[in-house]
Amino acid sequence: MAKNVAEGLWEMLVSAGVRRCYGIVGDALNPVIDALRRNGSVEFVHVRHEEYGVFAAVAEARLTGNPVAVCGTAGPGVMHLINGLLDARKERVPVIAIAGDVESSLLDTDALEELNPYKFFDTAALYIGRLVNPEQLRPMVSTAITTAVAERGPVVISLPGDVAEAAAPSVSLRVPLPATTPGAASAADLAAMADLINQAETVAIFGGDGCEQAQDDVREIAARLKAPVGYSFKGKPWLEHDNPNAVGMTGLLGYGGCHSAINSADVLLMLGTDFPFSAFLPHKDVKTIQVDRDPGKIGRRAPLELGVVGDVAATLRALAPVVEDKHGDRFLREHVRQTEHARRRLGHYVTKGPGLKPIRPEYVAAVLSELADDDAVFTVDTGTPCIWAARHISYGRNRRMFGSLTWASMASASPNAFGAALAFPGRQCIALCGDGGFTMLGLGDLLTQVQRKARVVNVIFNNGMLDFVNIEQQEAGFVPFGTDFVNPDFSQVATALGARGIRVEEPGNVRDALAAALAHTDGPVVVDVVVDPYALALPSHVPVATAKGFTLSIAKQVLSGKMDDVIETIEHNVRLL
Ligand SMILES: Cc1ncc(C[n+]2csc(CCOP(=O)(O)OP(=O)(O)O)c2C)c(N)n1
Ligand SMILES: [Mg+2]
Repeated sequence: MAKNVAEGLWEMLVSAGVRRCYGIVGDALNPVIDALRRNGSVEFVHVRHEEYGVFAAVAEARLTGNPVAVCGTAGPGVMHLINGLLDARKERVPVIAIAGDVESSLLDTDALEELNPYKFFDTAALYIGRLVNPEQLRPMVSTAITTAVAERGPVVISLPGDVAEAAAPSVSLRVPLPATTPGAASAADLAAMADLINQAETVAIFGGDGCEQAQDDVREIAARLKAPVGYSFKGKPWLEHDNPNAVGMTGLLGYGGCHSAINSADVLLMLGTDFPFSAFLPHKDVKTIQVDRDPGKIGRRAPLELGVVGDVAATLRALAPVVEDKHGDRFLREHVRQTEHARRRLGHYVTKGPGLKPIRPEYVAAVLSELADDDAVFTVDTGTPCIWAARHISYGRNRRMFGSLTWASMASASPNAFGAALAFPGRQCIALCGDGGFTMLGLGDLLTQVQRKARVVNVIFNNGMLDFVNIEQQEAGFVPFGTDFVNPDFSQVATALGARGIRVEEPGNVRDALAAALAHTDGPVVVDVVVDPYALALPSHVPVATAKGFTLSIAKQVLSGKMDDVIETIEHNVRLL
């Protein structure tokens, strides 16, 4: 019997390496899911919220490098995919969304649940196809898959149920994927880079996610140039460990000598980074060279002396023979010294952690870092968990870190860790969750983690508020407003949902609780840690406007009768102010 379009679709997706599809079934998708079931090569992961499924898929796709499918059915179900697809776009990962569409005879009639996929997915997807004729199957789905993989981003295949059931044309449905590894920079660019570097007295490096395959190359060139190496949060897992030239991060999460190094070197080498906070990058005096495989990223965050398109590792290898070693290391030593000093300062609340109540979030992150396996996967929520994970967790060569770091959506950590746990069943997958984030999306699909016996350690930084926004409001000079809420005991909720639940209120119990959670291999754990809501996280470099805003906010709070809160904030952070 001839295969139908849905069967052909899965055949193509499987030939491109898709092995998992997250989503919720229904109407238009029923023939698609039936074909998936009969295909047998793709695991369907039934989630409780489509957005959760997409966040899981984004993490899986990024951590494994393979394309991952998600699905939602017509209209509202499809609509729930959007936030995760935008995240996939920003994180540049291949997620292929199969969006159930209304019957083809009803298209463009404002039918029940009808949603125009071209309009709706326009901001998220690199490619949107509406499969309304079986003859489109091979060319359209092939375009979608190839775009997702080669251009690294989300695509959408919108599919009415009646077309999914129609007979597929009998043509080859294999999708041969093109190689996508870009090469080194051009000879002219390499020569220009070498010239600038050789003429400079001091060079600093600032690296991002694009350094993943270039970890040794960056270390080698930094050692030869006596260059301090700073990094974005995405670059930290690749560049900090085993690196005597590491000088920390800049930006709102910043610490160490990074900010000063990259803003005072003669030449700054930006490697594979699209660090979005331009205000922390040099805008004059420093000659900046940016290397990125994606031409669209060149020059958009800081003014450049030279923009170079190329893979970071290949470019550094080609550059190595033409750059001269530098001998003076005063610049490097000064910034390493600043970094050591910053680490000691940041270590204060870690060292004192066992005796400080309410529990300091810094201490929780540091203990997690100490106890987790060498190949643990950490996922982080947008909110203060990002700050603690950036400053207090070490990522050795085999650990991974992932989060919605460019789209910056809340609530991604728990689903990200779930996707990681399915992709790497033997590894510890640790989600650093905000209480706002976990209650936004994590709670309902804790049921999915339970059902799958996924080894996820959900650590909730229970501060009873949207703390990051609270800090933000104060930094901007506002009186904090609309940021607090009331939480249940999450350990009891978790237990009721079938997970292991652990509540921690005493600092002395943090270590044992986290050790027990990390040792739990039979399904998910929720560790509800009641942390200090007044823990402040000031960056290493505080822009003048922030300092002014903060002072203004404190003044306004005093005037509006919130003196107790002000005293708490100051008392709890004397070491940082
Ligand atoms: C979906 C979404 N809504 C709102 C925001 C704005 N936002 C950024 S961080 C944050 C607070 C997060 O609170 P929580 O998860 O409790 O973490 P905390 O900062 O308190 O540790 C908010 C509201 C966002 N980034 N994403
Ligand atoms: Mg919170």
